[in-house]
Amino acid sequence: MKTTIVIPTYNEAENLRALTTALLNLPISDLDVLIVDDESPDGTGALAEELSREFAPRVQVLHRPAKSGLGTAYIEGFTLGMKNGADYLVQMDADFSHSPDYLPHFLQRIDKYDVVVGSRYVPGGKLDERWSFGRYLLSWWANSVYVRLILGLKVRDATAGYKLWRRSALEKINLNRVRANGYIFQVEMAYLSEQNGLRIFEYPIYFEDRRIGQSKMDMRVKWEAASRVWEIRSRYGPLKKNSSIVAHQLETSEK
Ligand SMILES: Nc1nc2c(ncn2[C@@H]2O[C@H](COP(=O)(O)OP(=O)(O)OP(=O)(O)O)[C@@H](O)[C@H]2O)c(=O)[nH]1
Ligand SMILES: [Mg+2]
Repeated sequence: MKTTIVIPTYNEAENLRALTTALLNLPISDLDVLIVDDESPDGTGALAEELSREFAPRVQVLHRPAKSGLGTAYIEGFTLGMKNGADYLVQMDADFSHSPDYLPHFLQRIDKYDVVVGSRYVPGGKLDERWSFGRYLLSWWANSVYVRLILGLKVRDATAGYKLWRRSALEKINLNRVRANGYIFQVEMAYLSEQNGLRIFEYPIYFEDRRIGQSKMDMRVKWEAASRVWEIRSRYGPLKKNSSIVAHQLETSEK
């Protein structure tokens, strides 16, 4: 079974080599990495090229001419990965907020589920302890209350960005109809997962803040994402009851 990890990058030169080698050293057979870089000014694209030569054929790069958003980066990456024969597709950030060490645990669950979600809001999941209580509360409210109430989602972490997909799950969702691009992409994908009755497993993860590199998240981005939740609702309507199977792992994570 072939697993392709799609990593969108924008100015991640300081993280990309360490992340790529950590992923390639995981005890997972037939695993490759697809970097989707948007002409990062810090030279991430050139570094990605260097990695693709060094680790050929296990690292591939998709260069896009300008910063075009996380959502379309994933859609293009998933599409290319599927075209190249991936059975499983992974989405993760380049900044080590999503620890590669969880991936073998995700893969252990995928035979019974369509998507495994790295979740901060199931028992055992955790946010960076450097967060203030106010910041934690806002994030918890946005993910576990606001989005769930408006859309009727069952999943606890509606904006999770670390996921393992079965190829057939992405085919069922039909990526061509996904419109959201920025951070709200995660919410639209969570919605479409439930709407299509995918079997979802939320695996608890510890989400660490980016160690190096610059944050692209600010208040404007957050407000925009919040308003776009309503757009998803008006486009598709709230989810009907019993629209999906969500399993939450209640034991604490092994990590
Ligand atoms: N290709 C591409 N990648 C992007 C774009 N925007 C963000 N990314 C990448 O998407 C991932 C998530 O973005 P982050 O900036 O880490 O977002 P975040 O985790 O919400 O915020 P911080 O970690 O605080 O910066 C990272 O790997 C980014 O480099 C984009 O427009 N294009
Ligand atoms: Mg990040």
